[in-house]
Amino acid sequence: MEIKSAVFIKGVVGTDDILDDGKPQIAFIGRSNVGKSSTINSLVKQGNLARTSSYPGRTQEINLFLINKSFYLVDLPGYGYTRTSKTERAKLQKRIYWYLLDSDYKQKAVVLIVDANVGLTEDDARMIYSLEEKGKNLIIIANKIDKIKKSDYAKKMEKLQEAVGEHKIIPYSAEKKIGVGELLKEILK
Ligand SMILES: Nc1nc2c(ncn2[C@@H]2O[C@H](COP(=O)(O)OP(=O)(O)OP(=O)(O)O)[C@@H](O)[C@H]2O)c(=O)[nH]1
Ligand SMILES: [Mg+2]
Repeated sequence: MEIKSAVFIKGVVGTDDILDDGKPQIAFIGRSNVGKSSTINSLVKQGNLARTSSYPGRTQEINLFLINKSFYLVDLPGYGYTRTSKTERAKLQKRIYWYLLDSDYKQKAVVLIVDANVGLTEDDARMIYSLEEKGKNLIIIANKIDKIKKSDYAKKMEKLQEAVGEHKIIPYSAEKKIGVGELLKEILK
């Protein structure tokens, strides 16, 4: 299967009929600035579908992109650092937790993006644990591998693999479009 069409439908901040319309949802989660929106763009081949920025905290709403008129890619705000106030950050955190963990919405898959260069953070580990606890179908990708020095690559990936345990990690670069085929295969199966 390939992605033929991708359309932004809407951003939601809470309960909304669209989340119950029966179309499968594939969600993207990770630290602020890790490249969630960029990863969505890398899959759909149409430049700036999801808005990206070098400032952490760009994505504020739960943004739904309809793919092939049949399923959604869901771009979420990030956790961790943002350039906003503490209350703003708490609001985003609540929104993510609500959608992924507290509500009854089912995701066909949750793609957790970690920064290949930074490695697994405490927030990442907590998120993995919570998603596992809820029985989510978790796919882990290590983004920004283009930023890793060649001589550090093997060591960094090994350390990351140790930190996430059993899960398979897809090495990824949204910028250089590395790993796109593998990720598509995982989310479309
Ligand atoms: N070098 C490199 N930069 C990347 C890659 N993916 C994303 N970026 C950059 O990282 C920054 C953040 O990207 P976004 O896609 O906006 O990140 P996000 O996770 O959606 O961020 P928030 O919405 O703020 O949580 C941008 O400046 C991107 O250009 C990558 O694979 N390699
Ligand atoms: Mg974003």
